[in-house]
Amino acid sequence: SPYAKQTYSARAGGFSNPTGVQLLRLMDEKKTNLSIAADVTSKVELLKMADQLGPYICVFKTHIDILSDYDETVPGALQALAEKHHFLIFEDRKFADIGSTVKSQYASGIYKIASWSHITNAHPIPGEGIIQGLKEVGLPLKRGLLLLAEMSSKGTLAKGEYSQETLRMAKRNKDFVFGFIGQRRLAEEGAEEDEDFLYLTPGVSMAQPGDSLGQQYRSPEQVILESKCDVIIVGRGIYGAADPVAKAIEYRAAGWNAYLKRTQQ
Ligand code: 5IU
Repeated sequence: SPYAKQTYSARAGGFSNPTGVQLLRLMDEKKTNLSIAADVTSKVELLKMADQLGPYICVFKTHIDILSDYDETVPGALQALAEKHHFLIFEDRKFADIGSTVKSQYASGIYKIASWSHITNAHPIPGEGIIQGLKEVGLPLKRGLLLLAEMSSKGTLAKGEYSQETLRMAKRNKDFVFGFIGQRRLAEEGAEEDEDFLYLTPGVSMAQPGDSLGQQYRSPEQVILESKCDVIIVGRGIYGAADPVAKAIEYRAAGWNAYLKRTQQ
């Protein structure tokens, strides 16, 4: 793909979703393709992580429903830190229901995800209605959606033709869908021209091969250089370390150097 050799900001012109454009630009401005997976269960820890690691990341990925002490001050506090440190918030909600239901899940309930999270994601398993439903809520708010094209976990069913069909669904919804959660840049078999999307990739560690529950890790170089993905998502490799800030700086450098190598090749 020609896009893998271009800079993030040079690619922004090919995106119609405003969140996708914003993300590409801020990555080059901040010189980071690192996202932190902030899987902690207390709001104090969550906000501390966003404040301490904010300067080094492009995306702060949350699982808001694992907080044991969630209250309605959390979204506002996260948004303030996103502005302070210039990162985007990504609630990793993994919607998976029919369009009508996900609309309510995205807009309503306790969390009101659409009101504060720049990015969210969805499984393509229900078919295109899931994108339509989320779009009706998210597009007026200038939000962006990622589709789950592949997963990092052992035995995932998201592969092959499933991933190919996910790519085709994204191509039909470029106003809202600006990329994928995936393990490699996808190319549509038989398609004449390649279209650009952002690829955000979890399952990244420089220390571990995996965990005891099926997680499989690869290095920043494998993800960015070999698989031509764009953002490394790191959780326990950073927040599980004795010095998370020092680790974030290491991962940021590894991800960024791989990107520089890729674009200068
Ligand atoms: N996550 C994955 N793999 C996937 C998808 C999401 O690990 O394929 I889609 C999430 C789960 C967790 C984070 O929030 O990314 C990875 O955390 P660790 O770096 O701690 O394994």
